[in-house]
Amino acid sequence: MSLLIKSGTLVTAEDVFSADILIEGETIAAIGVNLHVPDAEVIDASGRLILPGGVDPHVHLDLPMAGTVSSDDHYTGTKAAAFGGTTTVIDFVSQDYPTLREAVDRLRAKADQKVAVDYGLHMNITRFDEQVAGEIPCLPDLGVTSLKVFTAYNGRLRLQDGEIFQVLRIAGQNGLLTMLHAENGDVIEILISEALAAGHTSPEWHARTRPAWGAVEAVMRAAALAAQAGAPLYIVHMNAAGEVDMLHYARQRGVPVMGETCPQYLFFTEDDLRRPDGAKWVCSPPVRTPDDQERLWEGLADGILQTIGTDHCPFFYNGNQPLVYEGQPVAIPGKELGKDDFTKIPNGLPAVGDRLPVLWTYGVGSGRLTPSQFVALTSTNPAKIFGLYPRKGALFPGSDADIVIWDPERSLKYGRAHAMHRTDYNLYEGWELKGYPEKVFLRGRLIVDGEHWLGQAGAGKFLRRQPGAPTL
Ligand code: DUC
Ligand code: ZN
Ligand code: ZN
Repeated sequence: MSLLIKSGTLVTAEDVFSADILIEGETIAAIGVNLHVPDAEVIDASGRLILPGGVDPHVHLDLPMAGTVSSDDHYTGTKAAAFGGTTTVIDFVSQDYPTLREAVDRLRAKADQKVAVDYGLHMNITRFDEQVAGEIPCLPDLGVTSLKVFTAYNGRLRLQDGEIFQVLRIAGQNGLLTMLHAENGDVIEILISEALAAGHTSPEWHARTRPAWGAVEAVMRAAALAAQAGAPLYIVHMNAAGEVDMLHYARQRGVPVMGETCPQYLFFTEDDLRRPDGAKWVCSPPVRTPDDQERLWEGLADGILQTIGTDHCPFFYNGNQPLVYEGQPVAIPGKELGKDDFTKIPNGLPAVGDRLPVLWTYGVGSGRLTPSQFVALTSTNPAKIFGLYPRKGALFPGSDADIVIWDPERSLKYGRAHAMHRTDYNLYEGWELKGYPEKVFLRGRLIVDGEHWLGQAGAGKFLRRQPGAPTL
């Protein structure tokens, strides 16, 4: 069966132009002007934009944390992604099993039957020894070509600098990309115990005990380790102005280091943590200041940062109160766990479905980003950096037909009623949006049609990624 999307305006990372798109089966067969294909089903997309499906390089689904679990699993989170125009997500595998292979296999055993969009996996390296060193080169056999390391979470997730250096070197030698969570774990430990001893329990102390300087020096430290290892590095969830400066410094000197930020760091500040419901904004690293936001926007516009992911990791605000999800009541313990102690608030927030609509209005609509920069940052660049391009992130003959028909004129007051995350709040509640996904196709199949969900658990595919992806 062929599908012809006619008279739309295609927006790619390079260009904006009018054309028709022919889809045959799961892929794009042709792009051209006035395509005529007898028997094809035709969709008239005049007045609409055609975007490659979003690629979110940073989500956490079904993640155990702080005595509970994040409230979107591999079905509900990927369904929410699809409603927001994202057709590929990359989740993280925790190093919770004796071998990396077992950890990947266990996650896939859960996720493969649930995912409603395509997905890939990054491997967290939170324990490093000779065995792990020997296993990392085998990760591409499992389709995993990126690793995440941490300079924070002492005694749990953190690696020492020498270990990070070794991970970087092995990864670099095998065409894998190392990703970094940049904070200073030692300082955080001290500040948290002092804050608790002084009786500070409110959410704002989450930010006050995780200072931006820790993130800044960790970015420079890791960039220096990457330079010495001769290996590429990708800084996740950048949130501080100084991190952008450090990235710029390293890139100017030829270090192959790239950066990602997330919508929460562009739109919210520590003031939000001081609201009565501030726990909703608790994520790690924390939201910062207006000056940090400004520098992040500049970094996006001038190419110092390459991607906008989400770090999607939602929890209920009140996990004692069930909500109805697909007809069933659901309640999952959430932010209320930390009502008397900010360190017990599960870290994370809903974002995967918000990313494209919010950034379109407040990034493109405000003139901070061009439509092509928007596509590059949210789809094409993540696909390139993580070895999925041009299958994903592109509108080319041969690419997967992951396509969003975008209505640039649709105005709405956004919020929980639109975002399909399985949680009881949305950070953008009441925000006015202009521009919204109208139809979303996953490999040629219509999975979102306006308000209607046509997707299915298990219809997403695991993406085996290739090593040796470029550094942008
Ligand atoms: N940060 C969060 O806020 N949640 C999940 C993991 C992370 O890095
Ligand atoms: Zn992180
Ligand atoms: Zn994360």
